Amino acid sequence: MIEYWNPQIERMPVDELEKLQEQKLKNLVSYVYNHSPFYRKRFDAVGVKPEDITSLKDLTKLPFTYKKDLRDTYPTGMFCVPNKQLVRFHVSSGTTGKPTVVGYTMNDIKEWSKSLGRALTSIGVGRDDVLQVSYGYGLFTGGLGMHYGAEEVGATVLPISTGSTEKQLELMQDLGTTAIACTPSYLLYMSEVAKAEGLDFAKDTRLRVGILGAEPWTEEMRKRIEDATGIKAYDIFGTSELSGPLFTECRYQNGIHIWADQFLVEIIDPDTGEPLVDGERGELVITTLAKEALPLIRYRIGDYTVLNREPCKCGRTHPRIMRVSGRVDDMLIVRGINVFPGQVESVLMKIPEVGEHFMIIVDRINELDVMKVQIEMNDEAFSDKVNDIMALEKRVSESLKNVLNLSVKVELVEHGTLPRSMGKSKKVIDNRKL
Ligand code: DLL
Repeated sequence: MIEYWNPQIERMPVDELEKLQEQKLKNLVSYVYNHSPFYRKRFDAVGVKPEDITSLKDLTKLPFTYKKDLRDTYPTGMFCVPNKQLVRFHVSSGTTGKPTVVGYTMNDIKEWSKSLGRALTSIGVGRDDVLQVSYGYGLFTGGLGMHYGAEEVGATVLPISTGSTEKQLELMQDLGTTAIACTPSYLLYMSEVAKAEGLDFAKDTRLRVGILGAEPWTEEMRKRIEDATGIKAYDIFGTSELSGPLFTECRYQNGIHIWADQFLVEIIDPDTGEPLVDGERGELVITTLAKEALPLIRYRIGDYTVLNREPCKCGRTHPRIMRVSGRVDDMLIVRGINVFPGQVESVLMKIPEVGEHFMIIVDRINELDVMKVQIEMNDEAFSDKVNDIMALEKRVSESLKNVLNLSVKVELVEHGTLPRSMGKSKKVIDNRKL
């Protein structure tokens, strides 16, 4: 098994990496200024010229870009190449307004695959593996992104996409799947179906690795998944605007390596836009250093995370972002208290009797915010005795109150009643916004 996909780049001394970034940043700024009327206008508005950017320190002179910019210039107004140089579009639907369109040159696809090639190698996935790609294929970047990444390292791809869960399980056994890429919610659902069919992942399949992401999940959920399936569950991060799935943790499962020769990371205070020091939680901002069709300058990703530049045990010198704990706009404010769905998940998954599925429901009743959490009981712990149920509800509610500092009504619902998801799951219903 090989250790690094590109050892020279992945272990490059930090000062050399920074020199490389500096050179790429300077090239990028003049490239976008000369190829995209959008960026030229943006830079002119704040009086920045490409020659003003001479070192990495000058990055903060550049204006931010936002998802809204992509929508406002729909479909291709921010692109830096003519359409004939494009080889692919991906489209992210979004919940409101126009979708965002991302275009790729052939080189963009190659850089994307390279990034995933390094990531897959870092978790020990390569030529000996059968990778079942159970992210959606099509306009979503998960399926095709993983597909090209897996081919890059010579794995055998099973391009099954989402859905047909029984068939997923059948082919997993028949074709000897060793690694699966899907959302953590989908793997949970698959393991539930497997259990109902009497299938034991550890005994009846060769599955050993999960490449799970596209939605927030917690360390506690990782533990549940690893215990239930016997696999190693790795976190994978990316967004369609940056290309799609791009970065994973390495074997040490302690932060996601962001390839510094391709991307420049900052963490900022989402309210003031000021950069934060390493180790502080804030909003992730990324500048793409190697994209041609749709380069992004200081793009506000909208996710909360922490930057870690400490050397990693794996020998890779590229910085890590720690587990993405949710989106800036996913934060619920309930009676003035900030609540992240991930905090609720962490609390629930520490209580053995609570199953993996839950739903947060927020209402406004008589001008007062009321938060309710619906949970299912774990199969093993299942009880239909009213006393047991009430005691569990009380215990969960107390645990939530300890962490959130908020009274939460807990309601135990019947097994199988909460929605299961094959893609990104929805864990919050905020009736106040309806
Ligand atoms: O979800 C790309 C992707 C596909 C990533 C497959 C990983 C695996 P979008 O649909 O544009 O792209 O959604 C991007 O999803 O800004 C985060 O809010 C969230 N997200 C993605 N991965 C993670 C993760 C793809 N590992 C948005 N942890 C991002 C937490 C994640 N949130």
